[in-house]
Amino acid sequence: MPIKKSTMKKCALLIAVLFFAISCKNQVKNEAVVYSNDFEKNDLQGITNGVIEKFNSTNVLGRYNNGNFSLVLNNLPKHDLVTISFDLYIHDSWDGNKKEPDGPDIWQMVVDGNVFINTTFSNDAFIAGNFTSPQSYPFNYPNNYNNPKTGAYRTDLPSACDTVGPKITSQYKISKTLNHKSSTLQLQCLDKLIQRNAANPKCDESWSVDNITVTTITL
Ligand SMILES: [Ca+2]
Ligand SMILES: [Ca+2]
Repeated sequence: MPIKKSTMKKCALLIAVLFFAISCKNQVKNEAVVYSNDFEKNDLQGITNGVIEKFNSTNVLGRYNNGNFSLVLNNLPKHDLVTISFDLYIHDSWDGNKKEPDGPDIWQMVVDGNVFINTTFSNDAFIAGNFTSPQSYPFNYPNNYNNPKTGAYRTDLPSACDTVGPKITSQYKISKTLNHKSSTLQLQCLDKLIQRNAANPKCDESWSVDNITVTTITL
């Protein structure tokens, strides 16, 4: 039996509606910046273990060595996803995946108790063919071997601590979008730095963050 023209039209319309509905499903309906802090006003509200230092002419949250901070946000608007962005400064002589007594130099980002980044950074000079101090970033530790400073936004910033040796700071732009619906959010950043041979550990290697932005997204 031949299919009626009107039935075909209805089918075509139904397919079009379904296609539209599916394609719209993951489109962003609304975005709201719920937290933004450049630390220039020394604002540590909601932050546990917050310390502020001047680095490279700007206020940063840190520096930390075998330390952590925690930011808690409450009363978030209804949302489906959250984007957390910040600058991460890796100061001085991080050793990446190296073993004891130099490393591994692990850094983590944890949201609501779940580890989203578990990586290492290396500020060693990269010499072609000399793969002595790889880092895990932009992947997780272990089992990832990238050249020192892979994925860095800048690698030419000054040392945070004036000590002997070729010390630098590298800067990374961290941005993670996560499934998140709760009205509260806890962001933790922490390190497990190892520098057994350093007289002043915080001067040997440390980290800080700046320009934290948290954006909720409704689909
Ligand atoms: Ca700042
Ligand atoms: Ca180290």
